[in-house]
Amino acid sequence: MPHLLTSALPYANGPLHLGHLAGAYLPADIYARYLRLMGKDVLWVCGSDEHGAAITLRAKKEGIDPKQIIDKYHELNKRSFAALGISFDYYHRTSEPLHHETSQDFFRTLDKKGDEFIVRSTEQYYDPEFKQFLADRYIKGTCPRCGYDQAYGDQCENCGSDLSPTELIDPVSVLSGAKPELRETKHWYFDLSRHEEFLRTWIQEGTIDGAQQHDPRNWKKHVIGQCMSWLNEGLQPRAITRDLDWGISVPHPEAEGKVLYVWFDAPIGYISSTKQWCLENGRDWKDYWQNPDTELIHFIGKDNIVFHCLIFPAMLRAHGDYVLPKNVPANQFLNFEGDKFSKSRGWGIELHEYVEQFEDFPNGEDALRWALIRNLPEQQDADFTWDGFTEYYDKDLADKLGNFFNRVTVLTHKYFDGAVPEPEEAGDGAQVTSRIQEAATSIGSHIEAFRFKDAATTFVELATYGNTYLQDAAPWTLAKTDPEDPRIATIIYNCNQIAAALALLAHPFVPLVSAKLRTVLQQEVATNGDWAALRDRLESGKPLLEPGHAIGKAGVLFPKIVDRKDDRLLTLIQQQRDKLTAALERRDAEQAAQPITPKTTNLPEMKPEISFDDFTKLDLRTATILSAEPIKKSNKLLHLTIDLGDQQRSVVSGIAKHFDADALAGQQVVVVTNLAPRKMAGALSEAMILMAEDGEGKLQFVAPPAGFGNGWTVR
Ligand code: B3M
Ligand code: ZN
Repeated sequence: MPHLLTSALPYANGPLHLGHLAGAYLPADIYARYLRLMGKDVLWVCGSDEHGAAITLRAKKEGIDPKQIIDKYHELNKRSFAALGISFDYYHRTSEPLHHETSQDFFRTLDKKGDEFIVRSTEQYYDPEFKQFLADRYIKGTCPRCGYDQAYGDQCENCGSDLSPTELIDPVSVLSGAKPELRETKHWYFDLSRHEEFLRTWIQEGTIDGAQQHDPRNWKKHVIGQCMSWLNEGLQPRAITRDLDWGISVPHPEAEGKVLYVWFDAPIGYISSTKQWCLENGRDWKDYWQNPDTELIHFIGKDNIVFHCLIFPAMLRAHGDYVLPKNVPANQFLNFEGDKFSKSRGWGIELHEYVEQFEDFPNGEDALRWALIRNLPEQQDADFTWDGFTEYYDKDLADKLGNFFNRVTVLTHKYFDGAVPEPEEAGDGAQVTSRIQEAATSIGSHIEAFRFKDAATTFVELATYGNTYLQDAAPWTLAKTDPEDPRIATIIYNCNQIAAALALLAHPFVPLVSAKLRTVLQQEVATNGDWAALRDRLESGKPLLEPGHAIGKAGVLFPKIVDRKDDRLLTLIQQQRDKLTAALERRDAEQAAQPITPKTTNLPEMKPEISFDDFTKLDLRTATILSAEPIKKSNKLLHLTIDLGDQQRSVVSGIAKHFDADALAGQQVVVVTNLAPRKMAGALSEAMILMAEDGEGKLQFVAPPAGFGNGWTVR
């Protein structure tokens, strides 16, 4: 059964930071390395996403060719990944002719089907000065949902809403800064609505045409939640062509001068990356993409969920020949020292920066991998801190792993000249073996279920077990009374078995550390099939290290960061901290320079105290507005239907003067669900929507972050 893994193709318009690594690459690397050790047929593809408005805009601003940008960042990102042990099988580029052909073929196939595409002429914004239509990031304005005044034509980065340029209030061209005019143009739309029912069943039940394809209980809740909230809003046809001069030409006689929308071609990049690898390795790409046995897994960050769980699967389905993903274990976001990564504010550290600065630091790559793995944003956002980085390294790698190896190798040399001794027959070998077996199985099943943090914890627990076993067995005490005591050999034998297991099981997480440990044990670097072989040996009672096998000396493999009084590493970490302090100072200075906004003086008086029990009686939940209609008899009230995850409810809300009913579908809200239902203006209200009111009586929704599911509690 082939395992086909993909990681989101990074835009080649800038460097990547630690948050990217923790989102779509490091988890996939653990998964890929583990499967390879299990002897599976694994192909992990990725590459640069080289189209899209962000690249051309930057090129226009800097007066250079987009090619200069993509060449630079393609190389930089590829190198940084390699330096951090990210073991893609192929890192392709969407500017390659093979990718252009593959995407155009895909378009042609869907076009030929007749009913997958809709061709529409509409009025779109145009910048007469730059002679260009303004799609996506070429146009800015005020978000109709949240009022943020820097929203883009495709998305509001403040509230996460998906937008189209004509929805923006007061739009301006990003190129000229002028107000754009409307002009007619023709575009191809992929009719997603035709696939809505299929997608709903596939996401909710995991079935395709009645056959079970996956178990939805194995998908992350936040992934399903985001998909359902899109599905409940109803899927609309999406434009998949653009009037731009950078991208893949639309292969249609009536589409002169148009290119494919970047999100149409980018996921097809997974297919072209596979094709290129297969060309170079004598394999057939169809054995991966068009084989019903293939386990396709997309590794992504949460901002890419709809593309990988709804739009791309619908494209694959429409095409007809392709397999669909078995899982999309999207991660949440990683923050950095309590705040979002921000290049402009100098907040965070980029991968190439880390690699360059920390290159002399022994185990630098793995120190970073380890700190990220221990704190992955798997179910919720996480925060990277330098303190955490130091602590994970010192406590896990130095204190537990390094220390165990040091003690075991020292004792093996002291009592047995560095060769694994023969254990007694009736010793406690069986117990130790079953403890190792348990760890290997449990780490494996955590990895298979995309619980990489749990897998890493279980790994550390095995090292702790090794230390405790050695400490309790205390062979040095036995040696004092009787140097010939056979239990000494048993203990040292067992410890060597634990060490051998640790050295191999470390590989998916910290491959260089694993290689180092295996060198100490005089074993080759871990390779394909080794985990499966380890499992087989344990099962059949064979040792992992045979008696008589000579091992080396570990010494201090991972000197603790906190103990290194004069180490460059401490200086580097301090420099990084200073950089953050400087960024904070800059921000404070900028804020101080802003005119002070007058404080609202007449805030309403606070209500009298209530008990905690009174508060907990409220049932507060997240929900999404599905539809909104004015109520004829009233100019204040709107009649809404909301989605509470497991049910829909009717709500009457006094917000008609503040919001346009047509703009409310999709708005996420927080509601009180357990107020007694009541009738207002003839309609039933079964919940109350929470609103925030400013000094002038203006209302805003109190909303959970974008992508949050429905029916979740607010406390
Ligand atoms: N380049 C967006 C991103 O980096 C996009 C991913 C494409 S995956 C097919 O978030
Ligand atoms: Zn917004």
